[in-house]
Amino acid sequence: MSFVPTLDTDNNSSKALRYIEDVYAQLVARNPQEPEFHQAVKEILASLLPILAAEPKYQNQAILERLVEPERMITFRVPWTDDTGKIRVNRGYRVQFNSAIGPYKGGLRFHPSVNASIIKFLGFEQIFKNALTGQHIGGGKGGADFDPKGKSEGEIMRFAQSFMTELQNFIGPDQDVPAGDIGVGAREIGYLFGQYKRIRGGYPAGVLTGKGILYGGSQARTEATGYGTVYFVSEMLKAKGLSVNGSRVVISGSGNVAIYAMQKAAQLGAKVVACSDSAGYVYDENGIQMDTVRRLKEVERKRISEYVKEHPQATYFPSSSQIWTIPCDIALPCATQNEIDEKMARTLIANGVKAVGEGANMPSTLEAIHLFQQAGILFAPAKAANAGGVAVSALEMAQNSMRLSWSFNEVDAKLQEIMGSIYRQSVDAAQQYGQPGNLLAGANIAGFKMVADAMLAEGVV
Ligand code: NDP
Ligand code: 2IT
Repeated sequence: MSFVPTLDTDNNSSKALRYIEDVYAQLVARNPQEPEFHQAVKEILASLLPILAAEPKYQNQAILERLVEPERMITFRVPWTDDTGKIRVNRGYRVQFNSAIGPYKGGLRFHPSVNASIIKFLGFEQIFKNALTGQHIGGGKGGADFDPKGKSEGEIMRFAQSFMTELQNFIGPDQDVPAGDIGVGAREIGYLFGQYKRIRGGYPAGVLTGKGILYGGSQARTEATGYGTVYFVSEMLKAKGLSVNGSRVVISGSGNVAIYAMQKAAQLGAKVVACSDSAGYVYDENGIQMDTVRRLKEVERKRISEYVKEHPQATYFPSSSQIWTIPCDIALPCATQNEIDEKMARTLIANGVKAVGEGANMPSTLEAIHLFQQAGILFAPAKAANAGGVAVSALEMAQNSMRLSWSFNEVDAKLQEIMGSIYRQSVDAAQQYGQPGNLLAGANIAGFKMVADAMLAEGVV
């Protein structure tokens, strides 16, 4: 994972390499102290050398310089009153990164670690992911450094209402359409939608996705990211004559993405032996009971450690990062960024992992990805593998515009088709630009090409 050119004798290649290095150096200088944003940009840039060398128009039109600069970055105060009457203040964010192919689209994250770097890395990734879905959606992301843990229902609602009171100035069904991410699920989307509707009037269903089915949500949106990740991994395995069926799977996290990845993997005949939350992981050789996890996390909002009280054969370990020491055929990181570092990647490889599918955004460090690629491990990169969630969000927008609702099976069939198409686009672009089998390079190049060509068509804006 470096900027080393593949054809260093080629003049266009050396020019493209210098271009990439200059853009990256400027980015770091202009955005100091944003390591996650630097990492996300570096990962993309490292893949783009062949296409930039082949197509000098992108450099001539300053496409990279424009891509790495958000169209708009909004930060705002979110004051709210806690249950004791104390006034609290959080910081809200929305980055409207790129609207070349459609209205800004991307989730909202409520987590104490949220800052400008996290929001910009997520927004930047979203641009290319959204392009790969084949839907007309641009890239955006938002959130707040609010910690939902330990907050009452009333506090969550008041926070969400205050957050939306400011955010509503900047979003709309044709302008910018937020959804969920870490700490923002169906409950929070409900409160956010209620407040938007109250302020703006009418019934602007398409302003948010991930809504409840009763008020304009799409069937299968809840399941879409986790299911989509497993569909993508299945395609990747199938091409090598392998299958999810009969495999041993480890899935980090126990939130929205992890739960439905667990369900789909089990439906396809895998045994999921471990999952986690930020405090630790559970190991169940009989296979993790997804219904227990779902009830504990979605309904009771408890810690994953509670799982072993109901399943005494399982064991709890109070260190979430150690989940990757469990031997498995397929590893699905579905919790958060940089959860697989170099050391954990080495451990997974030594234990015989065959495939890694990124359900979370940027869960593997650049060093970990490099190790997986060197070891010939099948690697499904986040912006391709977890695109099912935002793809079904776009289908939710389409249903809202048409004022009709598709059945679960209809949406699920479209999701499978989209994940298959993202897989093929990634394979084809990797092949075309001289990196056969490298799905990371393929996904990055295919996503980049669509957005960059739309930017060229729209002129210098
Ligand atoms: P949830 O809030 O539903 O679940 C997050 C899970 O990850 C929880 O189990 C949480 O544990 C764990 N987690 C969060 N932060 C950390 C951390 N710093 N260290 C260890 N574990 C952590 O979020 P989602 O399932 O929606 O999101 C998971 C990942 O998937 C994120 O990277 C998100 O960006 C990505 N994603 C989500 C999509 C969606 O549609 N929701 C779509 C595409 C990607 P705890 O409860 O202890 O905090
Ligand atoms: O990272 C992601 O793609 C999401 N959190 C989902 C975004 C969306 O708009 O559905």
